[in-house]
Amino acid sequence: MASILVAQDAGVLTITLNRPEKLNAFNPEMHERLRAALQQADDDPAVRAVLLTGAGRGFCAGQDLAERDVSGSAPIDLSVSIGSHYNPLVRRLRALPKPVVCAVNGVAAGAGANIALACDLVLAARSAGFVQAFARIGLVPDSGGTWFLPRKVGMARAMGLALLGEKLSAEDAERWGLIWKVFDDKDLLPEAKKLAAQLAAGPTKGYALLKKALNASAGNSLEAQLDLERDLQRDAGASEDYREGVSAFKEKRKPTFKGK
Ligand code: LHQ
Repeated sequence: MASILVAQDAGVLTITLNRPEKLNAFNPEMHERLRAALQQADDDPAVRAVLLTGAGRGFCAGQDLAERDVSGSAPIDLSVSIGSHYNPLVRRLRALPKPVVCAVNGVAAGAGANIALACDLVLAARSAGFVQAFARIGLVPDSGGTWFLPRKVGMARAMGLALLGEKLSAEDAERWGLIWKVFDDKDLLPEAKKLAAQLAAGPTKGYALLKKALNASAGNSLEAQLDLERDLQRDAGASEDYREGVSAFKEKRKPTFKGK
């Protein structure tokens, strides 16, 4: 059984983490396949949005702990795995010039939670939850967790989530501003598909530029951000979709964006 399922339909590349018996925990093979799927999303101009979700009752339980050998006495170096798999994955999700919708269908724990948070629009099933499981096993939140959490929910809540490793319900995650929206379990995938299809029919180039602007904001002064907006708007204004958007507005019709 493939650990990652990939399906392309009407501009949306749906990527499903598929190790349900392990709550879709990551092993190196799954990382490789996910990397290839995201490369496909980046390379193929027909793909204009990505939908990431999980098979079965979980979204992703982070690193597969069953595959970790902790029996020896030599120090264990986790930086290799972080450097070769998790960090490139988070960087890729953030830099992908297409919107990434994440449908958190069940529990998201450890790196699984933070990979969800690295996506652009995070939706969750009402029964789902987010667990910063790291401290429970003596680790530091990784996959961007220490960067995303304080920015999304503030330092007090970030510290509580990281230190206590308690499950945050999907409803609280929405209330805290950690994610975009919660749906009843049966509605999650249809709603996520609808949203991804909407984004796939949007001004893809403009989306790529706005992603870049928002993601850069955390490290920029207002001065620098204003300059960045000016430069990115130059590129957005030169797109075919901008012409189409304004023409459609004037002609009182719906725009037909080509993503160029
Ligand atoms: C699992 C896992 C799992 C294997 C559930 N592995 N089997 C980066 C770089 C290098 C190294 C280290 O880490 C990292 C980043 C990380 O992600 S560290 C954090 C790793 N993840 C965790 O610590 C989470 C561990 N899992 C849990 O705490 C719970 O399973 C959660 C809260 C996710 C779900 O709890 P339940 O709903 O009660 O399910 P369960 O615990 O019964 O799990 C169901 C099955 O899935 C079970 O297998 P079994 O054969 O007994 O049915 C678990 O063993 C398996 N599973 N997580 N990470």
